[in-house]
Amino acid sequence: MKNIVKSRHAFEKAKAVIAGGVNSPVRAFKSVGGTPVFIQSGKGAKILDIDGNTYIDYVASWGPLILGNANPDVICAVSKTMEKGLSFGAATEQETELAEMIISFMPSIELVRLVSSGTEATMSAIRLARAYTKRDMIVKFDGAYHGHSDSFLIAAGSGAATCGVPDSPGVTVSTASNTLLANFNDIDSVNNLFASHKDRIAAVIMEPVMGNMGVILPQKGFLESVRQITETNGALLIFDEVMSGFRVASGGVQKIYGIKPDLTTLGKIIGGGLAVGAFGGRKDIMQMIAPDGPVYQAGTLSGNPLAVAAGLATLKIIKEDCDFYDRLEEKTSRLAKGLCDLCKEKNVPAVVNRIGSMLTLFFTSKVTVNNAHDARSVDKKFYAGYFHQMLKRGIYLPPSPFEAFFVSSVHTEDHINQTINAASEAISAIKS
Ligand code: KE4
Repeated sequence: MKNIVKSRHAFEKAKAVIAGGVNSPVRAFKSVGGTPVFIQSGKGAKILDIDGNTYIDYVASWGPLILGNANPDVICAVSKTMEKGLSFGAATEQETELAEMIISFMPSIELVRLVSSGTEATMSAIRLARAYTKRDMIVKFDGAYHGHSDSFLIAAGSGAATCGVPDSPGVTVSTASNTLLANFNDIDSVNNLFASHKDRIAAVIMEPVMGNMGVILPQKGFLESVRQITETNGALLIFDEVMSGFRVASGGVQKIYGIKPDLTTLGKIIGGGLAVGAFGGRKDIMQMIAPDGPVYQAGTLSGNPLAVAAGLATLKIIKEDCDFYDRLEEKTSRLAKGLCDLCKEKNVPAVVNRIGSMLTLFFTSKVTVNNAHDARSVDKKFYAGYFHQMLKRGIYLPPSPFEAFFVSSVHTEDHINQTINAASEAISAIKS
């Protein structure tokens, strides 16, 4: 067992002054139990906790760190920028440069607005969609996460009721009534909602590849069908690529599947570890955003110089490295295969879903995991045991079975081999 005495004390101290002892719930390890480790530093593929334990990091700050921790070029860009000041609340040329860079990778984005989080991006995107279509309802998919604004914290309504119900106290029933729930990879569930609410649906917002129930891929034709249904019904299609953007490919899922959404939301990697989100898309829609248009959206630190410097440095490295994604693909597919093979060898029922350098190992007896219902069949207890067995072997995985984990450009073949070996030992330890 790793010594985590200092983390234990730090957590007690944090809980005295921070709600739940953490600034984002998943960090509290509630899904897997035990004490959350407090991190003191990161470098490359590794992080160091305050008790001096090192881990191969697969959380990557929940996706942003595709170049690993403390990439020297990103650090240098931020350091140079901070010497000139931290924030002005005024326009800077670097924001234009980052916007141009994003647009160069994602042609569906003609105009973009930078914000400070994925939540701000998705919240603003649905406000804009409602204004553009003059409709109130949105469709999201069961299990998808688009940040914590009220319209998204919605659970499926009972049976016949297609309207959502609040999935968190504080979300009002009236807000929930404007969010409809469909099922991923079930195009009839989308059709049925449009049949019942045809002219009232402003947009369908979706993670085109789900990452927040674990990784779940669209089945053949699904994204195309959603695109066609939204077009036919005068609703907008919003791809929430906060996680998948620049993760699965330089142009995101929309590049891989050749689908052109009306709006896209981004975050994580475009900030390189600092606070950047973005929403953008068709010019005729984005022109409605203040100050040119009537749809209000604002932010004190939107386009913040430091965050923009980190994001720009990250995207420049990706842009200049022509086989960046090929190398990630090779490493991550090896890891996925290694995990798959060892679960078979040890007779542990499991499914590995992967796209690019994001993957999830579902401990489930299901043959495939194609939607949230399938994902919920996982053996949570087994995952919790696996998580802690891996942690004590120096592998830092997401502290929840319903998350993606990420491989960065600085994970080496040796890191991959160490991880597969640790997983083999971890599973044997649980089964013994
Ligand atoms: P933020 O507000 O956390 O920057 O982004 C919200 C968001 C929006 N859309 C997608 C597809 C996302 O994955 C996220 C945030 N992802 C989670 C990880 N599953 C953030 C981790 C956390 O909540 O601490």
